[in-house]
Amino acid sequence: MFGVPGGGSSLDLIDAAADRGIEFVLCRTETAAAIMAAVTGELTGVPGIVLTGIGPGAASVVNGIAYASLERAPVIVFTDAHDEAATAPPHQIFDQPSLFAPISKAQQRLTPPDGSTSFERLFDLAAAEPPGPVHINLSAKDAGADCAAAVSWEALPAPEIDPDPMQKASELLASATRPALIVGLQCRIGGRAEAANTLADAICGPVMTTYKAKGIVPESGPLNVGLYTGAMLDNSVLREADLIVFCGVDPVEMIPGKWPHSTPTIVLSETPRLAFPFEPDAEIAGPVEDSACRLAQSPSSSAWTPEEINGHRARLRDTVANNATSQRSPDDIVDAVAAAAPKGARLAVDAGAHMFSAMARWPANAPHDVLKSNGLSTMGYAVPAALASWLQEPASPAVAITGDGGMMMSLAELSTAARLGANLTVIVLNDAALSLIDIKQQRQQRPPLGVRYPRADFAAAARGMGCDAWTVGGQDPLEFALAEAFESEGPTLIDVSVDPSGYREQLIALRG
Ligand SMILES: Cc1ncc(C[n+]2csc(CCOP(=O)(O)OP(=O)(O)O)c2C)c(N)n1
Ligand SMILES: [Mg+2]
Repeated sequence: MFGVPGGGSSLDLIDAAADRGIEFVLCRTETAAAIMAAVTGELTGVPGIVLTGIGPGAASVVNGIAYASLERAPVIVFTDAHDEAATAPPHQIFDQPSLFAPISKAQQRLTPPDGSTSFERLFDLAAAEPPGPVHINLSAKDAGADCAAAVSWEALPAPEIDPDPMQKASELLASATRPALIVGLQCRIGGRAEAANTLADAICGPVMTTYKAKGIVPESGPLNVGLYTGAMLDNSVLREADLIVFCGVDPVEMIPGKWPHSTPTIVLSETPRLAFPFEPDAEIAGPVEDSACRLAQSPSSSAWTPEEINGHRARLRDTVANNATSQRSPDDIVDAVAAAAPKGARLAVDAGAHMFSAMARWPANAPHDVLKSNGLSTMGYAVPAALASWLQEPASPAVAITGDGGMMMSLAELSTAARLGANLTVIVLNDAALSLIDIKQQRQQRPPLGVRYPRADFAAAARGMGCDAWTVGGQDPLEFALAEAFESEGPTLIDVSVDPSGYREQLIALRG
């Protein structure tokens, strides 16, 4: 349970949680608390809980709930609410349900006497496919009132796989000679990851994973050729395919654009009729673990050679290489961090130009090896996500790679990391600019307005909040700071100068 309490029901909830042995993690901003709850939900499949106060607390959590909505993360957000009878004066009061309506799967004001039963139902709903946030308004008066014990609620059984589209999908696979597979976020949990790998082996063609599915099909294995975001570069692989199979992909993972292929497609998805930019030739809705295993048993013959698949992998990697001209490139930094990081470290990556190098170069061989905001692509994500990862799995050191802009949005959580004694290493790729926006502005031949600012001293800020920290200039060696940071078991930060001059070409190579 994460949050910043208000003076109302959140205090009752914190006490009730303490009675049950549920830890309340005090955060410094509501949005970071929601990201931490959401990442906890993504890692465990069990909804994370976030608490906020009324009015400003509720308004401040919105970006984190938007994250949970667009990244399909199970979360319960409790907002303090006024007593329904007391609407005047309207101090701190606005229509909170309307604020959360577009980004919530369900909403309810919990009231006695059946609040416990409603809560059980809402809790299951947050975790049901597609997972997402549920908003609960709760007044202090209702939180403190007596409530009947929950009447147990039976979850609906999983839907059966429809035999007709499965037959169609098997025929499509049987007649394909160059099938390609894309694995998405639904495959991160339970046996779905294993099923996706079984299907990959059966298809025996190039496999790409979405950002959130990075590592599900091992990148050190023979089939994974790289990442799929729907960019021009990824489509160059699909252009050579005669069948494209989407396994557990949510279309929120694809960058918007016209679908450039006329190749037949199969969609395996937990839920039907997701908003893909094409009409699938066969859609199998239902448990992906079953559908992927069943499709894997269909006869198939792949004409892809290992050389072709290896060739795609090398081409994708080389094409997105960042060739910065003067100082240290983001590729150099990511490679150095990956080489120095302890075994079993988990990476969280922020949004910005630095993410291209981080996502392309950090090796991942298991689900959740890398955490990334993709559906929302929010800045200020990497630090709270890494912190949530460490809280969930303290034996895995957490690493956050962020730009300076994203660091500014999550700086306050360094004090949470220090208070918790988190084994967290934050690497700030500092170019004193919102580079992703800067390069887009340059491409539109606009003057550099509103995207650059004086360099901040993040090491000093981190020290001020109780972290050990180092500053590494563009010509200084990075290895010493990395060795010391990773040796420490507490929170550390390295503010490293990065040369942004290669970002523009890198983005053009990726997206055109
Ligand atoms: C909360 C939020 N605000 C704004 C954006 C739009 N945006 C995407 S990347 C970016 C710049 C990021 O700058 P920085 O963190 O320094 O990373 P860099 O691009 O310089 O590597 C902005 C403003 C966003 N994705 N999320
Ligand atoms: Mg920057």
